[in-house]
Amino acid sequence: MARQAAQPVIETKDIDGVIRYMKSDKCKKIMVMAGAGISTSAGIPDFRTPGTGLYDNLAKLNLPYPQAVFELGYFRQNPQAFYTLAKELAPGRFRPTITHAFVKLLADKDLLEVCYTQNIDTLERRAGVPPNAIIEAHGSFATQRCIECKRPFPDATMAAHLRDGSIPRCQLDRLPPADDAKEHRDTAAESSETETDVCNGIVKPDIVFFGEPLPKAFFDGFPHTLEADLLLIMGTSLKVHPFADLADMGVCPRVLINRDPAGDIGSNHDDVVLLMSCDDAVREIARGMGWEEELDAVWAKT
Ligand code: CNA
Repeated sequence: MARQAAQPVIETKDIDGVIRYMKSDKCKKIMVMAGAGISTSAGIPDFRTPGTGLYDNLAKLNLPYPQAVFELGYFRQNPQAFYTLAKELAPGRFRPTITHAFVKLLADKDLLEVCYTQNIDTLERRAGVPPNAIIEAHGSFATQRCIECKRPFPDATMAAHLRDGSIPRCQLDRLPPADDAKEHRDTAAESSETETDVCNGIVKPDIVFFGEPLPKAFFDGFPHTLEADLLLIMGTSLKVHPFADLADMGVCPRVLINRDPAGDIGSNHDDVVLLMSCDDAVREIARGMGWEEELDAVWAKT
């Protein structure tokens, strides 16, 4: 969407300018776009940070290329690679960061329009951000289903598999195959049919793999982009689309808080780029807003 070159509403392109804008009566609704960088201080690696990012550390999985671990075709043939990684990433082992607590505080202050997240770690939920204000654009580990019959799989059994890195398989009765699916069944499936009456399909968390459609909630949330008075983009390289496109849909000032530059943020007259750690930035913003104690109190409860 074309932006009009008007007087920037964030008058200085620094953190003080952001604080002043947030204190003003122009800033009543804040939309957050979050990525893996808001969870790295919890101990969860991101994808692309050189050295520590997952893509640099997948060698042990013998992948043809790093992204394969999140591709459905590869998963069908080699689910162990994903489950080896999932053991490291699965929820339950990690505590929300102060940045997650900041998002919860925005909700407490009635300032949070919505939090769109690419993260699958469910730390926004764990921090207490209201569920109706979270859009998990790439799904999450919160639910899971069989990739063949699409029926849900029990949470407790899944949690056990995620803990030990083993592959969960659907234990429900085998469904009669749809006529058009009959032709496509592979030999392995046909031979196992004679041995078992259970579906035995591989179970996958409801996280969005490359090439899979995004959840309906992602698209339903588009009107939020026009409601927001401020877009806070935190901890993302903005390299994954269509998520990254959200940053171009609104008309409000955009603030990037990230260690590295991302997307085209900085190119609009009303953009602010803060190249720093998310946790340091939100603490500084909270201090400037007079919220620091509340922020620590929210974080302490997570
Ligand atoms: P990415 O491409 O790895 O980018 C992360 C960005 O965060 C980079 O630009 C880093 O510079 C920056 N960064 C890292 N740590 C910090 C920090 N402490 N403070 C400020 N900036 C920091 O990750 P994206 O989220 O952009 O990519 C989207 C993928 C990553 C989504 O599909 C996710 O599902 C996927 N992912 C999610 C998780 C998670 O759920 N925690 C972890 C790893 C990957």
